[in-house]
Amino acid sequence: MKANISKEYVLAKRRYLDLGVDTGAALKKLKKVSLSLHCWQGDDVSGFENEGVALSGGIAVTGNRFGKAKTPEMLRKDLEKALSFLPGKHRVNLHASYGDFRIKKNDRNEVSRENFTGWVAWAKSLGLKLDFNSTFFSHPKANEGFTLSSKDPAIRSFWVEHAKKCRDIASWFGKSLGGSSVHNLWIPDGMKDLTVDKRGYRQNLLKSLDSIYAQKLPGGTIKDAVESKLFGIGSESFVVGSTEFYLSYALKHNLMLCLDMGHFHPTESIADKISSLLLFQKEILLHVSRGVRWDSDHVVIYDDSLKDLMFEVKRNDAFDRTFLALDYFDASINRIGAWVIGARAAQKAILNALLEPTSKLVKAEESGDLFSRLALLEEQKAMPLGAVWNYFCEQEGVPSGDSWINEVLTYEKEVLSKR
Ligand code: RNT
Ligand code: ZN
Repeated sequence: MKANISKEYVLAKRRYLDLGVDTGAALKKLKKVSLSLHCWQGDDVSGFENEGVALSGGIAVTGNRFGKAKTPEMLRKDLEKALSFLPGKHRVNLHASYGDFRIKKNDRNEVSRENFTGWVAWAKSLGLKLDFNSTFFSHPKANEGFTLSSKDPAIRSFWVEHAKKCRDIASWFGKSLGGSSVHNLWIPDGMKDLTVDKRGYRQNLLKSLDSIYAQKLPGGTIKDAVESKLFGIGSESFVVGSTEFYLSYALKHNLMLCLDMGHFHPTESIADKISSLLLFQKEILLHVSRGVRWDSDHVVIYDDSLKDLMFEVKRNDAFDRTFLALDYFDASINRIGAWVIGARAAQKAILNALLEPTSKLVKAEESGDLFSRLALLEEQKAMPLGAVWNYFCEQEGVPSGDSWINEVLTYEKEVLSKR
């Protein structure tokens, strides 16, 4: 431990103690919160099925920084590098399109465990857990803009089959690696312009989901989530999988709702939704992302929306009922650096929330002393969070402060630039 870091920590600890906050207890909790690191930041959501297939489904990547991972081996190497900068123990989130299709070129409706043996062996060797996502985009059968809600029964059953195969893979991840694998379902279905038969599409989605989740899998191996969205590129006027749709479906069928930070109206914060959802849902999935104008997936930074979100999870004492998965992609900057910026920002926001003197604030609120509540919230902003964060990083054996930036640059020079 660097001497100045432990000195600064001792001082910070005292400041937090004055507010009634125990930094040691907060760090113990922080260590237990894991993030699911999204594999798709490592190659701009390309996947390994066919080289050169364009990203579709209303999401877009911009930028062409050199060095992106082109094989599962490269991606795993990059993930290991990114994980080496993160304190604590994390998970890795895969998409179905990231299987090893050199083993067998299965189409989406045939994707199977054999395409993921390499990932499972790798995860086992590092003691990592894997989460999973069906992939309903970047595929010829998704080009008409509809998958599970399509009016063409053949298209629908193709994608139902895909989801079933994916749930089997996720459940196998859970069984092989211990605990449950989170399987998330997001479809791009929607329309660019005024849509008349919204009900018809939603009815089709309902039927497809019923068929997907009727498949019974070994208990405790999989947790299912459904992800809503407001609009996408090319689906500006209508999105089949809206929040009302999935919230209702999730409640009725005991699934998790997945809230993506970038999938709502720009001024609508998902932080406010947490305390309602958790009264009705046992667990929830959050896609930690950042919306900027039309794009819902900018690199996560330590901003107000992230801080507010983590405050709410903390105030609900719900870090053990909330799955946190990163979801963004930026091809214009160093991809490993992007992973690390977002993950460390999320962890800092979690720490910041854990260091909040919540009971003191609630006391002021309950006694009607709303001036003190606001003043205390403001004073929080100048507390020495960084000192506690750096101490945590050192304690966990990962770089503190900005010292990881040069390491990313070295990796870029030595590994990425040679690809
Ligand atoms: C898209 C959704 C979805 C994807 C990933 C790749 O708007 O947020 O979660 O980003 O599945
Ligand atoms: Zn998402």
